[in-house]
Parts: sequence; structure tokens; C-alpha cells
Amino acid sequence: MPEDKIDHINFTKLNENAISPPLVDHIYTADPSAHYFGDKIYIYPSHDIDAGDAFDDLGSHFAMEDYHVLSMDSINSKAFDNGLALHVRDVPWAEKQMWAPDANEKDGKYYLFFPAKDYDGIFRIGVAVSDSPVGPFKPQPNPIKGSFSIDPAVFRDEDNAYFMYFGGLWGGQLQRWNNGEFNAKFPESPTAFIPEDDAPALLPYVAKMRDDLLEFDETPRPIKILDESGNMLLAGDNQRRFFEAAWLHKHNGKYYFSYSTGDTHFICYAIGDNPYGPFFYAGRILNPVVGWTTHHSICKIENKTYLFYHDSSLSKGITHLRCIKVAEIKYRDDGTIVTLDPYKDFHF
Ligand code: FUB
Repeated sequence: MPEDKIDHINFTKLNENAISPPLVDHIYTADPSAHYFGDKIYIYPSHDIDAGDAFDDLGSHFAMEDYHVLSMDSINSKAFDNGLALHVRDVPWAEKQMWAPDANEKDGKYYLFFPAKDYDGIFRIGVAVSDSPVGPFKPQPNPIKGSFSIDPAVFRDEDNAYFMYFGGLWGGQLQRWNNGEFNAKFPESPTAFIPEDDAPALLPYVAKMRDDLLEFDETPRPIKILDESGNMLLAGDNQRRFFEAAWLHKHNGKYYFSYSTGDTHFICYAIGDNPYGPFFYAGRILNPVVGWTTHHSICKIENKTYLFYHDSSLSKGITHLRCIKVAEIKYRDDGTIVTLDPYKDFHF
């Protein structure tokens, strides 16, 4: 939601109307990537802290240093914090800003995928490996070759191919990569290199992972998100175009690519026939939450589908101090998703 509305919020009323309480409240958590491994739910969130960095549009105030994995025995049980899973000081290539992670499992090993800024101030994506879903994870010495920007989400298809989706505008630096190389020349500004409103929007990326899940198996490909007429969404269409927080899930044989629209604060989705897209814009999954960012994952648990998301209610609206939540989502017969309001009968 827009920053200027936070001062007017009655948080007691908002919390009473929230469709989910925070899953944990002893630490701040965000960007929850949820997976159902075996018969247990594992959540890989960002671990928000207040490091004292000033707020800016590049997200410098998101100065996270480590990850904790949460687990739940069932969707109604308490979330358990399994402690430190990985710290930036143990990642040789990473200097700071451990942003939204994801994880996946292959042949009994668990892989944590995470973005962080390297010592040149460039976001890269790394991998760390563990024998346990809750870590501790041992990081690879270098980031994934050819990786850039933020918010990795690794989807396992039914044929056991794994794909990484990633990208994020503004502080996530995606706009600085439009010629395949990091453009460091321009003064750092969140909106430098963003196309004009009537030009196609910048696109997220996907890459198939190598068999060992430690590197890409191909050069990342841009993902087309199309409108109902088959045209690319435009940069000025900020209620629908991709901003950050990519996720991919499958429902009834279709591929659902979902994401945040950033400065308009929606979680939207688009549907396609294969993991590379194109994806056709299909609507909103979640209306704006309290806080600037919105971020999610979608996880099937037994025969229901859940949206894991965050808001800033626990900190009474502090943008970078968030809390993760969960709510069930429902599909209509035509495969579209019923939009969730994060707070019932409550308007900002
Ligand atoms: O948590 C830091 C950043 O905020 C994430 O990488 C974005 O998706 C947004 O949630």
C-alpha cells in the first residue's frame, strides 16, 4: 500500500480484520517461499532486521544478513523457527542484503537459492546446500554463473526438470541488465533505464537448472507476459506489469506465473502452457497489504492450495519489518483464481 496512508491506519482494527495472523512474531520475516517436503511444510523467508540504513527507493533499508527456515507440522499448527540456516559472513562472494530466497529438494539434498549484493554492489544469485531442509546450508564459493538481479524461485516440473525464475525492478537492478551486461555508468537511480510508458515492460527471466542444481543449464530467457490480445504488457501499465517476486506453480496442467506489481502493490498472475511462457495475464491473487512490498509463494498442501505472503502489520507499518502470513486460495472452474482481500471489510 502507499506509504502516505500508514499514519491513518487503526492497527487494532486491521489486525482484527486480517485473514491471517503473523505465523511468527519473535522475529520479523518476509518473502515466504513455502514448500511441502514429505509431510511437513517448510518456509524459506527473508529475515528482516533494522540495521539503521536510511529508507530509499533502492531498498537500502532492506539490509538483511541471514536466513532462518520455519517449519509447520500442518497448516494449522504453530510455525517453528529452526534457527540460523545461513549467514552472509559465510558466503565468500556476498557482501550484504540477503533478500528473498527460495529452496528446493533433489535426491535427498536441499538447495537454498538466495540473492545478495556482491562486493561490486551487484545483485547475484547464490546456492547453498544441506542434507536437511532446515539447514545449516553450505554456500558455493561463487554465485551462479550468469545470474543477476533478485528473487529466485525454483520450480520443479513433473518430469523433474527444475527452472529458476527471477528478477526485480528498481533496487533489484533488473533495469540495469537490458543489454546482457550490468550498466554501472549511469548515476544509481531506481528508475534509470526503465522504458517509456508506451514501450514494452521489462521482463522477468527463467533458466533451466543444471542437473546438480548449482548452475544454470542455459542462458536465462526473458518471460513474455501478454494481455488478452496477445500484446506485451507495457511499462506504463503498472497495475499489471511485472515488478518482482516471481513464482511458478502448476494447476490442472497449466503453468501459473505470479508476481508483484511493486509500486501498485498487487500480486498478479498469468497463465501459460509451458515453463517458458508466454503467459497470458489473468488477474489479481492478492490486493495490497500494509507495507510497500508484497511478495508471495503458492504451495499445494494435500488437496488445498495456500498463498504465503507478508505484510508490515507486526511492526505497525514499518516497510522493512514484515511478518509472514498464509491464506487458502480458491480456483474457479475456468482456472482463474479468486482475489483475496488481506483484511475483511477494511479499507485503507
Ligand atoms: O525483501 C527484500 C525485497 O523486498 C524482496 O527481494 C522483494 O521481493 C521485496 O519483497
